[in-house]
Amino acid sequence: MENKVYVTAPSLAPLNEFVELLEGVWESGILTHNGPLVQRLEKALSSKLGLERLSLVTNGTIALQMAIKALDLRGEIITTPFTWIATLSAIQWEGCTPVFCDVEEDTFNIDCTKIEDLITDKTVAIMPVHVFGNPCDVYEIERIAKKYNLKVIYDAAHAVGSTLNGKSLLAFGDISATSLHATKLLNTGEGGALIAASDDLDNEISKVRFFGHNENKHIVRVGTNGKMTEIHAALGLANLKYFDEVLTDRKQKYLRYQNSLENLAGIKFQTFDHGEINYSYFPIVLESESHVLQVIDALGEINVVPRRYFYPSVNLYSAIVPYQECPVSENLASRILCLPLYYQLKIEEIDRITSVLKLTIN
Ligand code: T4K
Repeated sequence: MENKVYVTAPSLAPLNEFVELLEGVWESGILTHNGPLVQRLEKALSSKLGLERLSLVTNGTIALQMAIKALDLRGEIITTPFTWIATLSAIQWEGCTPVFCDVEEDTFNIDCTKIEDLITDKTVAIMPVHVFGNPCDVYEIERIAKKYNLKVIYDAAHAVGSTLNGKSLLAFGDISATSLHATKLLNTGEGGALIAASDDLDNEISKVRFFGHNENKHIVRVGTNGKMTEIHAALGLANLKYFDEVLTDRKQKYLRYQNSLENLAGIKFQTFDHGEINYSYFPIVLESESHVLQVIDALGEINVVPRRYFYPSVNLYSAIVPYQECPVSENLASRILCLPLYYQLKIEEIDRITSVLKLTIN
């Protein structure tokens, strides 16, 4: 392998198909403010995933912040420590207090049996993550939320293409917030989307996205600038055409890794209790952190760069959040490694990576 193989690479439509869409943008001179391509992508993506009330925004982090803002939440939000920093920072940026609920060792998702013990009179919401596209136990989370009158916002950054009981995973929760970042299965370069459970909430999201304006451009609430540009929507439209192909390819490559590594003592895979995942990442859990470091070194020798998603467990970011103990997440984060998985990755590269793993771990 001469060039480096990174953990991922964007799935991109042929350039001419993107350029064709850009020609229309150049002609119209409409670059942003909920333009025709943004509206077209909202419709096309909603129809592809069987969703209603989907709003495109600038990125997945602002989508999470906007969800909190649209629901007017103030207080404690129960969330997972096994996630990307954006989940935590969105809660803090919106002036709420994160309360960490530890995760399940096998699914990597929030441990629903531990949520109720963390609920106080200040709790206003639960914000779980469908980690690596793996559906949380959404029905149990809904039961708890109803019982205590809490809102549910899913950090569904990884979940485009995952389904549960035949429905898109983005259909669950009061609001589901996803990412369309370059590293995601479907990308608009930078981008994200919110899916609302009601028309009222969808209206709030529209206002929050556009400075707090209503349809008449009167300021009716506090908002932000969360608008997606026409350029990003054009990339999304071009890429959406190839989404099914990308999904199928991911699954094949995921299974190639798994079949090759499944008999190795010392490696565990994420387990899926609910629904059908999108195979967006290929995480492995090793016996110890020193095994992880050994594997990173060995793969480095053949120019392969895996990533420690998610390391460290975000409850350990002492510069921004007081420590709350989450032993399962802390331990998992120290032993996890995501191997390269993307559309352009060659099967021979997967085979070389698994050969190195077999030599290093055994
Ligand atoms: N919630 C969760 C659970 C998330 O995982 C994320 C984001 C969010 C919320 C927030 O969504 P966004 O605001 O990002 O829409 C990456 C992504 O930047 C981030 O979107 C993602 N999660 C996170 C898990 O991974 P980095 O710092 O690892 O990215 P970077 O630049 O190291 O890229 C990883 C690899 O991808 C590189 O080694 C090469 C390749 N790459 C990357 C970019 C940006 C490309 O080939 N082309 C590119 O343009 O964060």
